[in-house]
Amino acid sequence: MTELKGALIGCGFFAINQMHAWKDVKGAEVVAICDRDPQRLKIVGDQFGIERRYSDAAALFADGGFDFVDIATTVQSHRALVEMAAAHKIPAICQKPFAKTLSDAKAMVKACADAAIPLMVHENFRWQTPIQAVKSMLQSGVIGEPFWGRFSFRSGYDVFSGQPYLAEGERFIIEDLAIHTLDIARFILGDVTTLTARTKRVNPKIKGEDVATIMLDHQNGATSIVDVSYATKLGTEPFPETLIEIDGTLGTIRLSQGYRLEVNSAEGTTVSDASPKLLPWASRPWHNIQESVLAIQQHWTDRLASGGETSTSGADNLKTFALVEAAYDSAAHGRTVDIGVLL
Ligand code: NAD
Ligand code: 89Y
Repeated sequence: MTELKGALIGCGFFAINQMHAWKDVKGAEVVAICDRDPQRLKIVGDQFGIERRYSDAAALFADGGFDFVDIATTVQSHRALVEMAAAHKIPAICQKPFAKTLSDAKAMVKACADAAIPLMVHENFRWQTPIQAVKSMLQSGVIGEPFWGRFSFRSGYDVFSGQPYLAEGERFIIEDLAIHTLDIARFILGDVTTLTARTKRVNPKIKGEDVATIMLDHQNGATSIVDVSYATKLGTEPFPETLIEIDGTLGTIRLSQGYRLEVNSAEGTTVSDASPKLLPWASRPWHNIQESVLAIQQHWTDRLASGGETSTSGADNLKTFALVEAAYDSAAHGRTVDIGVLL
């Protein structure tokens, strides 16, 4: 198999997972890294044995010698870096949140379309083993047509110690976490027509909202609730599990804490274990997310080699990103937002 060569920009907290996953991906390897922080560049370069190191993305692109770029920086730099990739005609992966605003996101998708390069948003949650299991079960038809769903992420886990910037932004849980939950809702129940949201800030030490309750109307007529919280203290901490309930015309699916998958249908009740694998470099409780990082990077590599569009392409992600913008708008003005108008 031809080995595709990648360059990774942004050697921070989460990039460690991406670098581990690139070591495991079949058909691709990282040959150069870039970070404007010399300490992070050294830590990641030494840990993963990467000789080509850059403090400036422009210099990295000017030197070239890679087939794609993996942008693992925080959102502030995403537009400039994606547009740099487009200018050099280098296929790009970009971390979530894809952009600061929907208009930036549209401009980034257009820049890559105009340059005829593939663009994928690193929207990995739909690649988690339990989420894929729910999707497969629904697609099997065993519960009939879905008419209602709930996608729930409620936790008291301290995400601020690893990602201190999350405490500092005017926006928090919708932009950072519900972005994944909304994407899962789209992945499972299809695209959304209208959205209504309410938010709260419970933790006085952070700037943004840490609780959100969002109601979605899906194009297929189903209604769903996306509820997220980082202010929920439970006996057994569920981080980072997304819990799912789907009601269909012939039965129900329940993904509950501990990756327990229960399906009720005319055939009776089945219970299975939808736990993710614990990869050799992974650690609990992050292993669910870590496994999905490997899955999405393998998907990118396979599609780049074969020429097909990725599941979370830039164009697809605009439909998830629009839900994020709509949720903030709805919560701020107390109104229901028409998603079609945004796209
Ligand atoms: P971080 O701040 O720890 O790391 C970002 C790194 O990028 C830093 O080392 C910084 O110096 C570098 N950087 C920033 N701008 C740069 C530029 N223009 N050129 C070169 N280097 C630059 O952040 P993080 O916690 O690793 O998060 C990175 C992104 O990953 C965020 O967008 C975050 O939302 C996302 N994330 C995704 C998941 C997931 O499951 N998909 C999980 C956690 C974080
Ligand atoms: O940044 C977030 C993400 O994408 O997944 C979990 C997280 O690390 C904290 O909310």
